[in-house]
Amino acid sequence: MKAEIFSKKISDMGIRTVTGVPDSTLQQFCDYIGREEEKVFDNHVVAENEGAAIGIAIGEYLATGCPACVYMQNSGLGNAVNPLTSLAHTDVYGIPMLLVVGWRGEPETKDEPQHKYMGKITLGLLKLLDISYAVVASETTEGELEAFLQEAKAAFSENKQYALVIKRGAFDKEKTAVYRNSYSMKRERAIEIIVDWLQQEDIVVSTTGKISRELYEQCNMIKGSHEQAFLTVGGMGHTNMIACQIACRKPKQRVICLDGDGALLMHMGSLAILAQNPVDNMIHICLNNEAHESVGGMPTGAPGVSYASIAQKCGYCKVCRVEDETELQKILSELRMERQMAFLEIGVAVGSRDDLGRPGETPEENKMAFMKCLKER
Ligand SMILES: Cc1ncc(C[n+]2csc(CCOP(=O)(O)OP(=O)(O)O)c2C)c(N)n1
Repeated sequence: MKAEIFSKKISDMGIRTVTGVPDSTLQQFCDYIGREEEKVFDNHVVAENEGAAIGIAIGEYLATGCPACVYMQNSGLGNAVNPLTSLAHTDVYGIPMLLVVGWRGEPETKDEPQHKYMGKITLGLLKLLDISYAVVASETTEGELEAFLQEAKAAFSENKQYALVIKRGAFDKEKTAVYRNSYSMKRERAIEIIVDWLQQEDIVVSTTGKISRELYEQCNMIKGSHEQAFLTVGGMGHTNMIACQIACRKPKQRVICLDGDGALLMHMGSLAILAQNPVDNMIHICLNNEAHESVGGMPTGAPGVSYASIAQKCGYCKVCRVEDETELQKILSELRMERQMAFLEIGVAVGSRDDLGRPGETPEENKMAFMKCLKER
């Protein structure tokens, strides 16, 4: 199905606002609405997390009487469950909306371990949430989509939500959009410099997506192993809290947290908690490409935000920001001497290598190797 047709059919239902967090399964749809949002919808907001997107949909309905469309990867259902059950469900306010959910980890398909369980329970979870749904695949016809949207309308008339669960490959492959920002240093180069600078006893905890994949490869290439790295393969936005607690329990080790701007934005409250409960052996690094690069490069909803300024205002002891290799190398050697919690924002370009690998071990194996490495220190 063409993303254009899909979007227009949704807009033809009277939906004027679309909001969500991008996903690679939905890339053609996200690219299309990013490009044509004014033509098809009145309002498009890339939300910081999926729960926030449900909030926008609730506000839209209260203000206009029209349901909104909320798009997300199925992992985002986790963030959406609270406002769906405690506000939008008919036991509370009964707020109709259309969910467009990218189905990662669909049973019997090959996908990453972090998607396996959520993939298995996605349809059951929707049932449990009392949300009727239809599955959209590459073979779904326009007529079938129209029939699904009729079902959605029927659900809306009862003040209920309705979900379209989108299988991988459901949207026709079109030329994907090319996203850019004003930075030139590649994210992978910044990670290479950081890994090169790491000492043997340092710990590094990295965020969801390609940052972890690049870290894994660079550690293997430069250090010969990745045992000092914990890859937060799922749980987007929670890496800094994991890093902080490891730093708290391992006060003699320096812990480097590699965050992404999308992930940091997703649960930005962490910045305040971290700053107000500082651990002096942690360096919190935000690789800011102003985008959700790992799922297609779409800009975040707040590309102009200065995370360094926010960290400073929250109370981080030392805050710095760099955009090029020389500055990065200089600041890293300064930070080696620091004994207070630091925040470093690095402006990096959007993009990654096509042949970027994935961890060869299971998450369980990596957990065991990481814990063994921590224990020995
Ligand atoms: C709760 C949740 N929502 C959405 C996703 C899909 N997802 C994986 S990585 C990613 C983008 C991460 O962006 P950022 O932290 O800026 O890192 P970048 O990929 O740009 O380096 C998204 C949206 C997810 N894994 N979990």
